[in-house]
Amino acid sequence: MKNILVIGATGQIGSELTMRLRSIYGNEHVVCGYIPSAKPQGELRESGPYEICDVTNGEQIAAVVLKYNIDTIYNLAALLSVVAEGRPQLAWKIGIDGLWNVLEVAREHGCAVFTPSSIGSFGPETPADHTPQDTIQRPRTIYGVSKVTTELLSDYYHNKYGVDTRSVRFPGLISYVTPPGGGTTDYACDIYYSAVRGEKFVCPIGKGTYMDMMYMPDALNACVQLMEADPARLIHRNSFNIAAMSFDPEGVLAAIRKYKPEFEMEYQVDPLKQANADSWPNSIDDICARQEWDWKPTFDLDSMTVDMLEKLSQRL
Ligand code: AKB
Repeated sequence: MKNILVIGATGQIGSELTMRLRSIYGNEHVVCGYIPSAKPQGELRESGPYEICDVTNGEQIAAVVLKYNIDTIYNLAALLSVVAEGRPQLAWKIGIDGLWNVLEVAREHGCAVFTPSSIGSFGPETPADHTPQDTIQRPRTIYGVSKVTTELLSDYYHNKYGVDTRSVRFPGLISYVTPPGGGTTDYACDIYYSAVRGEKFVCPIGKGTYMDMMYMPDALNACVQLMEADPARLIHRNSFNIAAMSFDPEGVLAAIRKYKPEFEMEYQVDPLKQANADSWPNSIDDICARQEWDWKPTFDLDSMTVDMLEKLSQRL
């Protein structure tokens, strides 16, 4: 039986991943690691153990690993792209100094480590369509720089010390549970909230700007499936391209209007978000993930839209 620590467990991915892992491995085997400003609430708090575990504090991570005999760490602590650009040093401290703490604890205590990368690890010189697994990664944002460093440092710990590090490059993630905070792709989640509330949506990303997106249940499947994958099949480790759908604002608007024909949207482009989006791929190629660990998404734009509208209507 695995004993798992999720660092950043109260964030957009962590809040759902912790519950998914508890349903697979047992509530007592999955520790919700949080920082005091983002305490776990509701079933996240009630269903299993929770501990303060700040990624910038290596001793705190080691103490939790020892207390619960942890063998797998999901390291989800990070600032998203827009927030990171406003606070580059903090983004580095959390993303890279924090990762270094996690990797050192993992090396000393024999833990496997999952740390997400992103489509933000690519840059303007990267081929924008069907972006290959192994290609140019020269991002111009601090978020991208820290994600490329995450990939390299994770591979370094695997090659040098044998730490079982694995990672995926997440697209924009869409969920009805915990909203994202401060990302470039947030619009693709926010638009559903406006549609369900019956409000006009003001879109910060321009018409014709395509980016990869994924529904959260598929993102959670990817995390679990990759960490369960047979290591003998893995040619790559940090980090795998994974894809599910690619759309621009008009595409998601049209998908929502099939079910809410009265829904309206206007554009007020945010220059920082647009610059990020323009430097990221239009659509990435995930053939290596499909071949090496049988990755396959289950939701496309239409099936995600049906589910998002239904679940959000129940929640709001
Ligand atoms: C962001 O927009 O910052 C994230 C990402 C794609 O990494 N959602």
